[in-house]
This record gives sequence, structure tokens and C-alpha cells, in this order.
Amino acid sequence: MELYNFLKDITLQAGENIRKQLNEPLLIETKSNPNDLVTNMDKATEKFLFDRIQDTYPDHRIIGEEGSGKDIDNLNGVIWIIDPIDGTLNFVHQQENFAISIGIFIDGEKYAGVVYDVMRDILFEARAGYGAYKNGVKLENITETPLATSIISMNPNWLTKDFTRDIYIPLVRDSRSARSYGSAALDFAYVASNKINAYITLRLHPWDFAGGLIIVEEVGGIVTNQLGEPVNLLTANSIVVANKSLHTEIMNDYLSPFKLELEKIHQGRFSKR
Ligand code: 2AM
Ligand code: CA
Ligand code: CA
Ligand code: CA
Repeated sequence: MELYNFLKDITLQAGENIRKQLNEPLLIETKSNPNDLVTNMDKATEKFLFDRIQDTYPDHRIIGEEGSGKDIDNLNGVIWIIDPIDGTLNFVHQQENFAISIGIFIDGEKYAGVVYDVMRDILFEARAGYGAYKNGVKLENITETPLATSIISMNPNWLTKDFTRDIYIPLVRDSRSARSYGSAALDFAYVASNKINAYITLRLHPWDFAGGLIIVEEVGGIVTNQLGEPVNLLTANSIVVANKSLHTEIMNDYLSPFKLELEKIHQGRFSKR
């Protein structure tokens, strides 16, 4: 419980730091490609969280998007999995629609997760086994929905690529409508709070979903990769997160028919973070 309150405290403090510095000049660099950005704020937020955790819990280990724990290759002990700013493109272009995402796992078991919508000051939080909350209000179990009346979230880029177009177009076509928010952590939080019914993506890193996974599973959400397997916290993964019946419908009727194609896409692709 002390650890849980500490998690929430430092998340809110990190968010406040970001809000206070929003009008300071940003230093923007590119990573793997010209659209893959990182700012001084991503790095400073990860450092702030890292330093606070190390000061208070020196034996805890930390994996973060911006370089922390690169060499960690097992889940022994207490592990924090941190995305200091999820939705960096939104942060840079919109100054909103980004989140701080943190999941804590103990010997590989879920302990607690937060997804903090910094600009709206909305904290999604969950301690495994104790339910999920949005700004202190307990979230109901999510409703079961057929695809035909579901809003699904997906990055439209997957519909433009030759190797994935045929897999995902039927999903979008048969849904009620599709959305794209640009923050995987918020997508998980939106499934958990019943704003959308599923989120499907082909490539996430553990820090994108570690917090959201714990939150959404507390309200009955199902999270697997697109082959229907459990996700791996130490590697990149494909993702399907949805209410239980919709998850079954998406797997059985839309993804399993492309099992061979999806297996080919998965081969080798997700062996690293
Ligand atoms: P980020 O902003 O922390 O990088 C946007 O569609 C979502 O995908 C965000 O959660 C974003 O996280 C993540 N993302 C951005 N670039 C990515 C990449 N090259 N590989 C995987 N996920 C990425
Ligand atoms: Ca990034
Ligand atoms: Ca991210
Ligand atoms: Ca990030």
C-alpha cells in the first residue's frame, strides 16, 4: 500500500512538472526515423521518476523507454516499467493527449498500474485484485459488445501497408467506427473506462502497455498478442485488448483466418524491446 501511494504521488508530481514547463522551449530529436521523436521533457521525466524510485527503493529495478534498464532480461524482484511520455507526437504537436504510464510487477506478477492524462489531470489507477479507478471513482466492469456496435481504436497506418491492409480492413469495416488517439496507454485506459471497446495494434513496447494492462484487466478486459498468446513484458508485442466477447470475436473471425500471415509478421520481429 505504501508502494502504491508512492507510485501515485510521483506520477502526479511528474505530471505537474510537465505542466509547469509546457511553455519552455523544447529540444526535439529524432530516434529510429524522422517521425519518431523524443524531447528533453521525455528524458527529464524519466530521470525524475528514476531518481525518486532509486532514492526510496534502491533495490527496485526500472525499465524505461528513454534508456533505463536496457540490460534487464528477467522479471525477478520489483520491476517498474515506465513510459515518461506516451504520445510524444501529441505532446509536441498538440500539448495534450499524452500520458505518463507506469506498471509495477513483483516477480513477474502484476502489482499496480497508472496511466495519467497529464493535461486533463485524469489519473487511471489500479492495484491488482482491488479494482480500477478513474480520479478516485471505481470503474465498472466493461460491457460485452459485438464488433458491429463497437468503437475500435487502431492507427490508420496499418491500413496503408501492403502486408497488413487485408488483415485489418475487415475489422474497421465491420465495426461501428474506428478512432486513433496516438497514445497506447490512453487507448488501454479508454478500453478500461468503456469509451472504446477494443484497441488493436501491431507493435508496442512493454512501457506502452505495462500500466494500462493492469488497469484494464481489473475491469474484465482481455489482453493478448494478435496470435492470442499472453503478452511478454520483456519484449515488443502485437496487441489486442477488448472486452471478453469482443476479444473472442476479433480473434476467431478476423485474426485467426490470417494466422499464417500474422505468424510470418511475428517471426523474429518481437524478440527484442
Ligand atoms: P510514444 O509516444 O511513447 O513513442 C502512437 O500510435 C503510440 O505508439 C504511442 O503510444 C507511441 O508511444 C507508440 N509508438 C511510437 N513510435 C513507435 C514505434 N516506433 N514503435 C512502437 N510504438 C511506437
Ligand atoms: Ca517514443
Ligand atoms: Ca509509448
Ligand atoms: Ca514515450
